[in-house]
Order: sequence, then C-alpha cells, then structure tokens
Amino acid sequence: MRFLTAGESHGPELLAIIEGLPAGLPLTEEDINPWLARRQKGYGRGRRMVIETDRVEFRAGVRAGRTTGAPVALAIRNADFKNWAEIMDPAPGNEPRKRALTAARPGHADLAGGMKYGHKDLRDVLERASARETAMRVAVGAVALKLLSLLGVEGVGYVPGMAGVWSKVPFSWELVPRIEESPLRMTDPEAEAEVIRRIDQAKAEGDTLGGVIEARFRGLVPGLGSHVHWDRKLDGRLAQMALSIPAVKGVEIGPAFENAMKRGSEVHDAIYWSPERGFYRKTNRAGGLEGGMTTGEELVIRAALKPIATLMRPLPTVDVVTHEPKDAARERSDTTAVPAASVILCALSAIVLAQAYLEKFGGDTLEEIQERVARYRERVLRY
Ligand code: EPS
Repeated sequence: MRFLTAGESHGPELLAIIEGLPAGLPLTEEDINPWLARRQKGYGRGRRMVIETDRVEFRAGVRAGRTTGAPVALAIRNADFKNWAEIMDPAPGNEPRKRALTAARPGHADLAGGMKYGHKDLRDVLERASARETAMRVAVGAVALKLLSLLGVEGVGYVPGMAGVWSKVPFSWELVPRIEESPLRMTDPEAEAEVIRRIDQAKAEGDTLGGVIEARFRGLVPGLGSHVHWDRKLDGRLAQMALSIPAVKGVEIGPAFENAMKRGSEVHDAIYWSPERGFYRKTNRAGGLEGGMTTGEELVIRAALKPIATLMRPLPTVDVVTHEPKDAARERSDTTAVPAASVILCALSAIVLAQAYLEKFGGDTLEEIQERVARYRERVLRY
C-alpha cells in the first residue's frame, strides 16, 4: 500500500491517492470523519479550527460501501479557501503579491524552503509546509485503522506530558473514553488543569508550547517487519513516519531514553510460555518491537514535539527581500497542537502497520488476508 498527498493549507482542497488496498474492505466516509474530528480538537488551537469542519469525500475506488481494489482517491475541502481564493489563484497575475511573507520565521520551513526553491514570497513554502497537510494523512491513516480493526488491531493516541507537566496517571486501555473526552487527550485531570493554565498564559504572552505524544496498538501479530534488511525493520519505518509529522524532533520505541541509562538486566523483557497464550512477556520495556519486528506485545511509540514556530511575540529575523533585520512574520496559528499530534501519530503509525500486514499477508481481497492472519495466529500459538 502506497499513497501520495497534495494540497496547500489555504488552497481549495487536500487530496490523496491510496494504491494497494485489498478489495472488499468495508469503508464509508463515517469510518474516516471521526478521526478528522479528533485531529481538529485540542485546547490551544487557533481560529482556523473554528472555520474548518473536516470531512472526507471519496472520489474513486469505493462503491456501495466497499473498496473495489482500484486506487482510492480522497478529498478534504478547505473551508477557509473562500477567504484566500485570490491569493491562492493558480492563474498568472497577483503581482505584487498580496499577503506575501518575507520575514522568515525561525523554526519554520520558511527560510530553508525559500533558499532551496528560490521563492521570495515565503507563502509558496509555508502553504505546503503547514501542518494542515496532516488532515489528509490522518484520513489515509483512518483507512489503515479500519483495515487493522478488521484484523483485530486497535490503536489510540494520547498525551503523556506537555508544557512542562507530566501526567501522573499511567496509560491503560480503560482510560481511552477519558482520553477521548479530555480537551488535551491526557489521562490525568490534575495535570490537564495545570496545562490549560499554562496554555492560557503562553497565549496571553504571545508564546507557544510543545510536548510528548504517544501512540499504542494492541492485537498485533508477532513478526511484522523483518530483521533481515535495514529498510524492512519496523522500528526504523515507524520512526521515519513519526519524524515526518511537522514539529516532531525526537522519537522512541517504549521507554528507550530511560532504558539507555539502565543495565540490560533491568531493561530486557523475560520470556514466558503457556499453552493458552503461547510465548509472552510480563513486562514490555521493548515497546513491542525486537529486532525490527513486532513481539506480539503492545506497540508503544513516543515522539517529542517542539513548540510551534509561529510566535505572536516574534523572534528577530531578516527580511529575505530587503535583507533588513525584522521581527519574524506573525501568521494566525495555534498556541499548541500537541493533542492533535497524538492523533496524527496514531493514524500515521497505523499506515506503517497496515503496510506491514499487507506485505506479510497480502492478498487481493480482505477475506484472503483475514484467512492468512488467522492461520498465522494458529501457527504462532503452536510454535
Ligand atoms: C498552521 C497554522 C494554522 C493551523 C494549521 C497549521 O493555520 P492557519 O494559518 O490557517 O491559521 O491552524 O493547522 C491546520 C490548518 C490544521 O488543519 O491542523 C501551520 O503553520 O502549520
């Protein structure tokens, strides 16, 4: 399964083509829209999220509620486009450019993208560098999550800590309804109240906040990915996907940075066997991956998000046209998008996992894949 996306933040719409999905996958727009809604939520978002109500539209590859095996084409309209139609018009003209951005924002793609592509209106960079693009990738991820759910796999994204405050309530699957209701996708109401206070304060001071996000998956078969070649190792593939989320600068599988400071005997997960469960672990400090493959335990992936680069009290920069010192551009933006990023991490990790399932069990129909997964589960239990 592969996919491409296109679309600018303030252009008419976001687009994707997914190729390689099996035929017979039950799929409606309502499988995708709740994930788009989750991604739009979160305390600390800006006014744009009031303008948008993201909804996916199928443009190809789905008939009568099922995939046909043909490429699936998706679209999400940008409601804000009506306010940007002239500025985003693809026709020649619009010179001198309205709302041109020349004061590159430190921490954003503006300067490197401008130098690389030769743009002097940095809007030509920011329109595609914008995290708006993640709306479409979450739609693709929701399709992957639908496929995974029919193979017995469930995923969730949440926020273990942000704005300098760690949750004191450890994750458990029983807390998922709480996470879904939380304005910050946190497990701990006390930590949440403190973070909300800090978001209000940062907003009032024209500043922004980052945090740590985590995605978990349960129900995975062991042996997804491979140890035999570097580019098939699942941890490497998950890390690339995680680091492709705007503002993500670090990633770990399980408590990797904590593990790094301990002895091996305190870190590795002892192996047990029972006739009902087959091979299993009582601990999961490996975060569900060994040797680039799933162990069958829960997969735990964490990522670090730097604070958003658009500051309302801007840092010094240099104008790319005049070369004069200037304050960095102020663009409407969010104070923080950490809760949304946790949904994005879950959806994007699901794409990698769905790809790994399709590689291992690939068939032309969902039924074929389900049969193969069931046979493999039996085999692994008897191993
Ligand atoms: C973003 C800036 C803001 C965010 C946007 C990401 O958009 P705008 O400039 O239109 O106010 O709201 O996020 C989204 C639109 C979204 O759907 O997540 C940026 O500069 O990356």
